[in-house]
Amino acid sequence: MYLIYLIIAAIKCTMDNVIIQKERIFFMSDKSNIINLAVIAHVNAGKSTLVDAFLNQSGVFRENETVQDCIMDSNELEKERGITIYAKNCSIQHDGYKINIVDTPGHADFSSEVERIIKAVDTTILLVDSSEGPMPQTRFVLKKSLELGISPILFINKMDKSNERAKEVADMVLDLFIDLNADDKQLEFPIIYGVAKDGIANYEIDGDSEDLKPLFDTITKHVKPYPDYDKEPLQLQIHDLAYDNYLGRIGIGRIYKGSIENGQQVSISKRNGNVTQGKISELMGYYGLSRASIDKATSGDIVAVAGISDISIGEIICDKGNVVPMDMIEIEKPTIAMDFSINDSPFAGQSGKYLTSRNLKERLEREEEVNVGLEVKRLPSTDTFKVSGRGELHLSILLERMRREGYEISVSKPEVLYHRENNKLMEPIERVIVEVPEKYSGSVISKLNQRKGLMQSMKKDSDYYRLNYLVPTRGLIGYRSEFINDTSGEGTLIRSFEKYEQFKGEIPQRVNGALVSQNEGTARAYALDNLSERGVIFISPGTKVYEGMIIGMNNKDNDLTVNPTKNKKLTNTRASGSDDTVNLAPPKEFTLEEALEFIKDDELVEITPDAIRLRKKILNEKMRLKEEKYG
Ligand SMILES: Nc1nc2c(ncn2[C@@H]2O[C@H](COP(=O)(O)OP(=O)(O)OP(=O)(O)O)[C@@H](O)[C@H]2O)c(=O)[nH]1
Ligand SMILES: [Mg+2]
Repeated sequence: MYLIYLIIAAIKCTMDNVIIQKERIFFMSDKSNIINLAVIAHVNAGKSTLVDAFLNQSGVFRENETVQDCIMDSNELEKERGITIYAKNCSIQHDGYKINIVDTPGHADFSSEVERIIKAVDTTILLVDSSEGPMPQTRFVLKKSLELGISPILFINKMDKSNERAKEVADMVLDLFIDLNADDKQLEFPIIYGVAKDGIANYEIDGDSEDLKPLFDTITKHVKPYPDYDKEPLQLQIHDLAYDNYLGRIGIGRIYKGSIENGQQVSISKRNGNVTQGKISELMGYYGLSRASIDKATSGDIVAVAGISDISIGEIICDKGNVVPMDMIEIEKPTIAMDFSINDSPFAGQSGKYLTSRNLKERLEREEEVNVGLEVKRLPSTDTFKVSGRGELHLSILLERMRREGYEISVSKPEVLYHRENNKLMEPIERVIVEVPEKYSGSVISKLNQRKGLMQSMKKDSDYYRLNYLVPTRGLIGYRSEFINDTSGEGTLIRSFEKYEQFKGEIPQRVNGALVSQNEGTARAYALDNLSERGVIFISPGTKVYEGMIIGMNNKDNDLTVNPTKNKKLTNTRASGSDDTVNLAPPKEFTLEEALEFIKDDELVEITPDAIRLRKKILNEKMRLKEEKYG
C-alpha cells in the first residue's frame, strides 16, 4: 500500500515538473504575445470571482493556488471577511497569448496599491455591478487608468440580478468616462455583460453565451501586446513586495525593457538616488496562481525576484553597470495612526505568546519592510509605537494578523493625520455614498451634518435615498456602528479618500459614556440584568472582568463605575440556581474595527489571541478622577 502511495506521489511530482517545465519553455520561446491586465472595481463587484472563472476556464484549477502558492499567507483572513486584502498575480494562456492578471483589492484603503498595479499593466477590466452602477472607488480606479493612457474594458457584472439595469449603468459609466476627460479612443470602450459567478460573458445584454470566450476574445482583440524591447538594456521596476520564509523579501515588477536571467548580476537604482549592486537568486514567473522558477524572462512580462534583500517599491533593476533611470513610483502618505503598546491589563499573558515591547518592536519593524504605506515610529521614552497607515482597515488587518500569530497588544483610538499646506492645517476628506430606506434618511442626514459632512447630491430611487457626501475622515471614525443602528442594518455606506481640505473645526466624539467595572471577578446574570437598564451591555454572564474594563455603554454621557460581578443574595424562598433564569438580551459584541471606532481618547482596545476587550487607560477609578481633575 505504502509503495502505491510512493508511486502516485512520484507520478504527481513528475507531472508538476512537466507543467513547470512547459511553462519555462513558454516563458522563453513565446514572448511576443504577453498581455498584462488588472481587474479593477469597487469593493464586492466580483473581481476575484471573475479571476477564479478565468483560471477555471483556462485549465488552471484553483487547487493549484492553495497547494503551490506561497506569496499570500493571509488567505484565511480574506476568506473569513470575504474581501481581497492583497493583490494577487496569476497567469493564464489563451490562444497563444500569455495573459498575466492582477486581481486587485476593492476597498478604498488599498487604493495606492491598485494605483501602482495599474501602472504596470497594458489594460484594465473595469467591473461595475449591473444594479448599483458606478461607486466612489469605480471613479478612482477609472481615473487612474485613464490618466495612464489605458483603454479599459467595461464588464457589467451580476447580470443575473433581478434589479439589473445594465443599459442605464452603461450610460452612467460613459458619463463617468466623459467627466474624467477620456480621449476618443478611450471613449470607445468595449462593453461585456456577464455573470462572473457562473463564468459567463456576453457581447449583448440578452446574449446566451455559456462561457467567458467573448471576454477572452475582447482582450486579445482590444489590447496590443507589449512592444518587443528585448534588445534594450534591462529596466525592471518593482511595484509590489512579498515575503517568503526561504527566499526572504521578494520584489514583484514588470520588465519594461530588456530581459533578465536567473542568477544575473544586476545594478539597482534605489529610491534615494543611490545605485547598489546585487544578484538575482531566484527569478519567478506565474503559472495559474502559483509562482514557478524560470530561467529567463523578457520585456513586457511581470516577474518576481528574490535575492535583493532591501528592494523597495519603485526601484529599478538594471543590467550591471548600466542603470537607465525611470520615474520613481510615489508612495502615498498615511492618513490615520494608532498607538500600539504592550498589553498591561490584569489579564495580560493569559493567551498570547509574544508580550514584550521587544517582541512588538521586532514584529512591527518586520511589517514595515514589506507593508507599503505603513510607517512605524517609537514614541520617545515610552514602549509605545505610533503605527500609521492608509486607513482603519489597513491597520486593523495588521492587528488581526498579529493576534493570530500570538501577540497581545493595546491600541488607542485611531487618529487622523493632518498636514500643513501654506501654513493651513489640512485634514483628509472622504467621499461617502449612502443608500438608505426613506424612513431612516432623516437621522443619517442629521448625523452626517453634525460630523461636518457636506451633502453633494441626494437622489430618490423608489423607497431608497442615495446620498452623496464629502465628510472629514475624523467625522467618520466611530460612525459606522451608529449608522448600522440608525438604519436597522438596512443602509449601505461606502467611503473612499478624496482629498485634503482645511481643518473643519471640532467634531463631537461619542456622546455616551461607558459602564466601567469597579472590580475583578466573573460577571453575573443578576448584575448584568440590573445594569441593562443603564445602557447597552457588551459582555455575557461568566465573562471574566477586571477593574477598569468597559462592560457596556451608558445611556447618559458620563462614565459610570459599576459592579458586574454582584450576585443575588440567597434567600430562603428562592433556590440558588435562580441566577440562570434571568432573561438577558444578547450582549453587543464588537468586531475589532468596531471596537477601535468605539473607544475614546482615554480608552484602549486590548487585543489578545482569544479576546478583544475595551478598557479605560487608567484602570482605577480614583486615579482616573484625579487625572481628569488635575490632568
Ligand atoms: N449575483 C451575483 N453575484 C456575484 C457575481 N459575481 C460575484 N458575485 C458575488 O459578489 C460577492 C463579491 O464577490 P468578490 O469576487 O469577492 O468581489 P470582489 O470585487 O473581489 O471584492 P473585493 O476584493 O473585496 O473588492 C460574492 O458574494 C460573489 O459570490 C454575479 O455574477 N452575480
Ligand atoms: Mg476580491
